[in-house]
Amino acid sequence: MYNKDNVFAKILRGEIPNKTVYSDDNVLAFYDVAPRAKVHVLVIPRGEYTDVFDFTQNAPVEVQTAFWQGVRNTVEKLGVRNNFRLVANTGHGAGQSVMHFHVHIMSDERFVEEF
Ligand code: DGP
Repeated sequence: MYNKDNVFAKILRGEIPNKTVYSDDNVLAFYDVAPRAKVHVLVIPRGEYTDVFDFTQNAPVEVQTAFWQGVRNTVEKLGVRNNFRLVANTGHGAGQSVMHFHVHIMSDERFVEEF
């Protein structure tokens, strides 16, 4: 069950500041407050979904498509197209601390290779 008091909901409402990397009608991407890589950015949908399965089961397909396009736009803006990890911690056992679906983009080098 989604709780509107979670910290990412507050960020989306503008109640907590963030360092935005990318933003559009469907997603917000911002730097993680406690980075664990040289580049550590979170991407969240603007809709209310608790985790990856809530999102993939309940978000309209066009919302899901727009989310992944937002992830791609963020990766390209960061310049890490060929060197990043994408992580979705799911459940408290895996360390999911914010129950608003999010993916972590983590990269230790900025390296873009044309191919
Ligand atoms: P997870 O453990 O997967 O739920 O990741 C949640 C991440 O959110 C964690 O790496 C720290 C980050 N975080 C928590 N509160 C804030 C905040 O207020 N601002 C920002 N930018 N990041 C936050």
